[in-house]
Amino acid sequence: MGLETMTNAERASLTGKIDRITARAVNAPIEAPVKTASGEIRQAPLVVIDIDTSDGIRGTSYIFAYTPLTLRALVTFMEDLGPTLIGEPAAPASIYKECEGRFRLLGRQGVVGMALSGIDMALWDALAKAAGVPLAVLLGADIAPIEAYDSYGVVDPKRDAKRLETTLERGFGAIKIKLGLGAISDDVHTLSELRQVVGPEVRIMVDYNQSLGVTEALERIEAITEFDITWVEEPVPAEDLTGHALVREKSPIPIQTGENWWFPEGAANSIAAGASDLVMPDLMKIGGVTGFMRAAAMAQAASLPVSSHLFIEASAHVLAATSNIQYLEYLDFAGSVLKERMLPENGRVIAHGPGLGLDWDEDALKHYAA
Ligand code: SMN
Ligand code: MG
Repeated sequence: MGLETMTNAERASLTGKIDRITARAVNAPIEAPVKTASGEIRQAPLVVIDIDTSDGIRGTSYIFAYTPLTLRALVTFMEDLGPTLIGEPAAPASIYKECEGRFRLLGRQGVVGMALSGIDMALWDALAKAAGVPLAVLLGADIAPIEAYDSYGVVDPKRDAKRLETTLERGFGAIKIKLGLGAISDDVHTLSELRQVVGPEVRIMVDYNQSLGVTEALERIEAITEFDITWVEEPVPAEDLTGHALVREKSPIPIQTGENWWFPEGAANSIAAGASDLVMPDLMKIGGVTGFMRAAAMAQAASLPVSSHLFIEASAHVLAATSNIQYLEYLDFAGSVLKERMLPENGRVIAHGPGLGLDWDEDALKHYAA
C-alpha cells in the first residue's frame, strides 16, 4: 500500500491506533536505600504503563513516583487521560504535540509531566517493537556499550566496604555519592576514606541534591577539591539557575544538573542561563524519549556532555543515539519487578530490545502491587 492510498491514521503510525492505556502502581524493593541531603528513598514506588494498540502491539514503560504518596494520583490521572487518547494513532511525536496543546494552560510539571513522559516512553517502546528492533536501533543508533557509574546515596566507606568492593568487581570506573547531610568536615572525611578504598583512578562524582546555598556550596567545593572530583551535582535548588551559574563560575569542579528539568523548555532555560558544565536529563521529567532527544540535541549544540538520570533500561537506548554522551547513571529501581535485571558488564551497559527491553515479572508486580 503506497503512501497515497493510506488514510491519515494509517499513515501516522506503524502500530495502528491506541486501543487501551493501563497504569499499575507497585512499591518495588531496591538493593539499598538511597539517602540524600534532601530525603531518603527506601523503596521504588513505580507506575507501570501498558499501551495496547490496534495492531496488537503492547508498548510498556515505567515511571518513578519518588514517594508512594503520588502513586494514586498518577494512576488516577492516567485512568482519566487514557480514554481520551483511544483511537489516536500510537505515534509518540503526535501524542507529545497534542498533549503539549492540551495541557498548555495547566502546565506539564509534576504528575501531568510524569504521566505524559511515561506514555511517550511506552509509545516509543510499541513503535520499536512493531519494527522488531531495540529502540536505539529505531532511533538510528548502533548498539554499543555505554560507560556507567554506580550511583550510591550517602556512604560510609567503612560500613559500605563490601558494596564498594562489588562495584569495583563489576568494573565500574566511576562512583557517585551523596554529600551535604553533615558538616563540611563530614564531606571531607567521607571522600578521604572513599578515595582510599577506590584508589586514585576511579572517578568520583558528588551530589548535594539541591541542599545548599551558593556561599556554602562554594565553601564545600573548595574543601573537597583535593579529592579529584569529576562533578558536583545540583549544589543549589534545581530551579535556581542563577545560583547554579554563580557556583559554576567560581567552582574548580564541573557543575552537573538536569534531573529536574521539565521538558525541553527546562533544558533550554538552564542552558541559556549557563547553569552547568554538564547535563543529565531525566527521561520521566524531560518528556520521555521525545523530550530527551530534543534536550540532548540542545546540549550538544551548547557543547555540554550528556548523562542520564535513573531509568537505566530506557536511558541505555537514548544515550546510544546521543552524540556527546558522558555516563549512564546505574541506579536500578525496576530490577526487582523485571524478569531480568539490566546488569552492567565491566562497568558498561548495553541497550537491549525489542523496544525498551522491559520484560515484566508479572508475579512480582502482583506481589508488590501498591
Ligand atoms: C537521586 C534522585 C532521586 C532518586 C534517587 C537518586 C539523585 C541522583 O539525585 O542523581 O541519582
Ligand atoms: Mg542527582
